[in-house]
Amino acid sequence: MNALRIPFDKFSKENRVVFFSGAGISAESGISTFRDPDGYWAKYDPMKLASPEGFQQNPKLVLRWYAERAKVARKTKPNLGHHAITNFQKLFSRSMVITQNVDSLHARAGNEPVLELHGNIHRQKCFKCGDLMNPEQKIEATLSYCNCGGMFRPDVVWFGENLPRRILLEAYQASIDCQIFFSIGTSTQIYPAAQLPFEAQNHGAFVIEINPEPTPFSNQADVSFRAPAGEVLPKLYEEFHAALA
Ligand code: BV8
Ligand code: ZN
Repeated sequence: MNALRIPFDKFSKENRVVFFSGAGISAESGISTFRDPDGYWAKYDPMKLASPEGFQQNPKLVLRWYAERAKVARKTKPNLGHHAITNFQKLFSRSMVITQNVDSLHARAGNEPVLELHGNIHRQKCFKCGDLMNPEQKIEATLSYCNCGGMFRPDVVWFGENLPRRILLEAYQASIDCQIFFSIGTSTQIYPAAQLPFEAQNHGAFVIEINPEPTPFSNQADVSFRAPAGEVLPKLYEEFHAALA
């Protein structure tokens, strides 16, 4: 743990803090990542499954894939990494989570506010008019239709689709305003989300990366922990708490 390289004396509890996360923070809950050797994309072609074209070509296959992922996500629990962020948020009252994940694990751990850049796998919306499916209605792996006649699809952002504008603007603003930016469990390859750690650092934030593998951001991170989030975040919380509480 090279927490020694964190200048704790430069920080205070009043700092604005962003916890930016990718699929890696959910890995220790048992949810596959995308680009790890056993990840989702190793089995399926993302352009086939996570794109509007893919859905139009084979809606049943895409709905089955998302229903399977939603079932896994419902059965899993937040892990030590998510819970450490809940503790961090008691120390840093001006903090938020910005996630690329669609599994709701941050919210289920009590992290808040949580900005979901890529939507949420537990919601469906109409492919035609955008209306949300009634949340009471159980999401099945079969085709279902909106009153307008459009087909329901997962309420997630697919490749080639724009991110929700308000959420992306809020995420950018929080990233350039914060003093400490944690980049946790993301391969930092998917844009525009991957831009956020760079923007944060360009605007003076101290950026702490946590990832067992190097990423395109690792060389310029202020500190990069080459270890799992569930191991590092609880230890970092103890260090920050001892230094700032
Ligand atoms: C868009 C859907 C405008 C939901 C996903 C600029 C430059 C280059 C390309 C582009 C660009 N702008 C747009 C693009 C195209 C594209 C893109 O970025 N392509 C990539 C391949 C280069 N972006 C888009 O299409 C975006 N839309 O920009 O709209 C537009 C419109 C038209 C044309 C162009 C642009 C939309 C992007 C969102 C796509 N949707 N998912 C779902 O099904 O989940 S992407 C998918 O990747 C997930 O959302 C995922 O969250 C996201 C990012 O991946 P990661 O979260 O980082 O996960 P990954 O597996 O990659 O990495 C996991 C990491 O965890 C690893 O590093 C691993 O080492 C680490 N790890 C493992 N275990 C642990 C751990 N870390 C810590 N602890 C552990 N225990
Ligand atoms: Zn509709």
